[in-house]
Amino acid sequence: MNESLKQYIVLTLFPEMFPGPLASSITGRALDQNHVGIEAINIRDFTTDKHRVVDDTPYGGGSGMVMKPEPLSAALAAARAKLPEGSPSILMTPQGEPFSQARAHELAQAPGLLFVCGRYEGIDERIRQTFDLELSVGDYVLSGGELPAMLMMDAIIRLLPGVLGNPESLSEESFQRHRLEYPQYTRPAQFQEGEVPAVLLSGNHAKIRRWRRKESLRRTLQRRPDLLKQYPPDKEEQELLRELQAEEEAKS
Ligand code: 9D3
Repeated sequence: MNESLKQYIVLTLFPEMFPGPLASSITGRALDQNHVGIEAINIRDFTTDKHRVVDDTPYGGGSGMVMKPEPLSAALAAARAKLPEGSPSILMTPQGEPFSQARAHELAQAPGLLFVCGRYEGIDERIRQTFDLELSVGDYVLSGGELPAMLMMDAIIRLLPGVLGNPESLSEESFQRHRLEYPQYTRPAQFQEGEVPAVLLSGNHAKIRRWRRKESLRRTLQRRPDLLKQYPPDKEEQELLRELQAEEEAKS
């Protein structure tokens, strides 16, 4: 019996989409080793009418369909009854809070998770109000919440104790936090006119560390200046920033 087994349930109209890509790679091993179990439940199985209808037209008129409250409510009750106490329910919606690494760490602590994937224009407001959390994966339009649920499970499962072969990668993630990664090289030292920066072959680990920090900063400044605003540079980074600025001035 695995003490740390997590139980994740997904309510969806397309249960055949799961586990999908989660059956491969790191998450696939986590599933095989019972660090986590994923169960997809079809919301349509909780309809009681002959045609198994899960949606209806919106009150007040307008285009599109809304997910009916009754099947969803019954599916939610069935899922909650299977999950351990303290398992948050999460609605996948473009109106949700943007998913983040901080949220992944928080959700990795829960004994279970209940993901609900909408299709159509949305779900009845009276059901929406019963969720602990509403999450989005970003400002673009997808066809449903299934891929977002898989994406979130991927980010969460790799954080579970024992899932990553080398937990050093996790502490490195938190060490170099909020900065883009520095360039990586492997053999050969010369490849198609391109050579590996000499400092990386020098064996001087203090210099290598500083070079990597500087290149991380260069990339972050170029591609994600918002990260520098949100997480201001420490003393060493301030010095590295002055060096980068001097490089720019030397160029012009
Ligand atoms: C084009 C229809 N939209 C305006 C009425 C509403 C809409 C409803 C449902 C748009 C997309 C969806 C399906 N998407 C999700 O359920 C979803 C999602 C997304 O589309 N983008 C980012 N994160 C998420 S989480 C769930």
